[in-house]
Amino acid sequence: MSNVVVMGAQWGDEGKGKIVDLLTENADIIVRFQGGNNAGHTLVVGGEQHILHLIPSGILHQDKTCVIGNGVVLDPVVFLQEVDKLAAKGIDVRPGRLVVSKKTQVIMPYHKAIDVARESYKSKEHKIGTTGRGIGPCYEDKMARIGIRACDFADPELFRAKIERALVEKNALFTSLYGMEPMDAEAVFQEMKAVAERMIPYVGDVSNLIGDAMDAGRNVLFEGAQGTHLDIDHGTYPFVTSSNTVSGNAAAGSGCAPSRLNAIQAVVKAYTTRVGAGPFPTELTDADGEHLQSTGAEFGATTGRKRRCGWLDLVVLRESVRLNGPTGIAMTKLDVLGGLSKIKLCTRYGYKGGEILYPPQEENGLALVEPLYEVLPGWSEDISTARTWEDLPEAARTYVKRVEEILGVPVSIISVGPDRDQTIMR
Ligand code: 2SA
Ligand code: GDP
Ligand code: MG
Repeated sequence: MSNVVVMGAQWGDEGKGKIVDLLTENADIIVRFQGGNNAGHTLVVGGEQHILHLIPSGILHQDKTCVIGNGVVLDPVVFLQEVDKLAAKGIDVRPGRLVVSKKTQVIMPYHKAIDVARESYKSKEHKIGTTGRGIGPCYEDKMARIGIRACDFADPELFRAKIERALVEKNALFTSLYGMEPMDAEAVFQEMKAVAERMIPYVGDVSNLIGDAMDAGRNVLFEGAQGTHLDIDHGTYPFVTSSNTVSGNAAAGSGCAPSRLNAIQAVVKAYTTRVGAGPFPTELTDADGEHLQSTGAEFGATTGRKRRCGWLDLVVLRESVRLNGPTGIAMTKLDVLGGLSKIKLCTRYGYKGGEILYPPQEENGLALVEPLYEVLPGWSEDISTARTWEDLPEAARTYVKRVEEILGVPVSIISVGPDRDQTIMR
């Protein structure tokens, strides 16, 4: 019996969706516990691509239960669109198979409006490059204790009253600072009423569902979104998302005791990418960076933005190991490194006249470091058809072993292509 957390160790888009889909075979329940539809998790099965933003990546396995925990911020319009899209592909997305916690916070139209207005109002150096999905403003309302929760869908009077209350401050912001029209509470309520009614059958007690399943010996798989260095506390603040992305939040974000988590699978892309603003020490703007971006097809799975690319950063990953306690690493996109004559690994930083092994913690400290590299030989073979460790060229094995050695964590899964089958289990 094993309850496993899958989380991103870098700045997101490590390939968590693929790994969750793969591990779902041994799970009964798959849980999203933070973030919202800022996430874009891509699964490819038998050549067909599916991109999920809210619904857990276990949904393609017909006999599993997929749940959304209290730590998520849920846009009900996007959730229902995703449900309809999957249903049209013949996937069972009926209530019961898909459960949203009563305690999940709801993204409202005014959250999206604030997200977009705030970004455009900021000066260039302060823009975060958010996805514009209303994530930050929704978490703000949660912390301000004026958030709307999924349980409120079943109480139209409360739902309407909460919209009215939330809009008092927001309308002041819209009109006085952003030069926008105020939002009318009744109009927002009417816009959301039918959506709320359709949501009611999906809403349930997720903490209890997970607890009962674990008591009955079932396996639960927790699906992280974004990555460790986008964590609101531990990431490159302020260039972060608004939730805790580290493994520890799998418990709090789903209503499960931390003592019930058995394994942590960190997903590490074989190089580094970042989408949005913020420091990125190993970023490449040369031909090698272009190789990673184009061969890796590095575009945002939600916004379509081009992802910034660079060498693997083991300083950032050393910190991820400390923060998440991974029991194993899934290394993805190793195939993308094929064709480079030399591959660089950042093992430490030069900083303020010395050398450091962990990222500095003061604001924007990461923008001041100099990445220091080890250089390893590349390989020219196409490894996308490799299915065993022995199928990999010597240089690829050396690369994986060096990462294992420095991080002190076994690389237990290697991904050599987007498809579920393009995987090596060690
Ligand atoms: P937000 O919208 O408030 O969470 O944005 C804050 C920062 O977090 C980054 N962020 C992401 N980074 C990587 N991948 C994400 N998901 C999408 C994907 C991104 C996309 O799968 O490609 O399509 O652009 C994600 N979500 C949030 C974001 O870029 C900001 O830097
Ligand atoms: P996530 O947010 O962590 O789930 O990752 P995304 O889906 O945003 O981005 C990962 C991208 O890489 C997707 O397009 C995947 O289909 C693709 N991918 C995953 N694993 C591999 C791999 O091993 N090789 C290649 N070439 N692509 C991969
Ligand atoms: Mg993604």
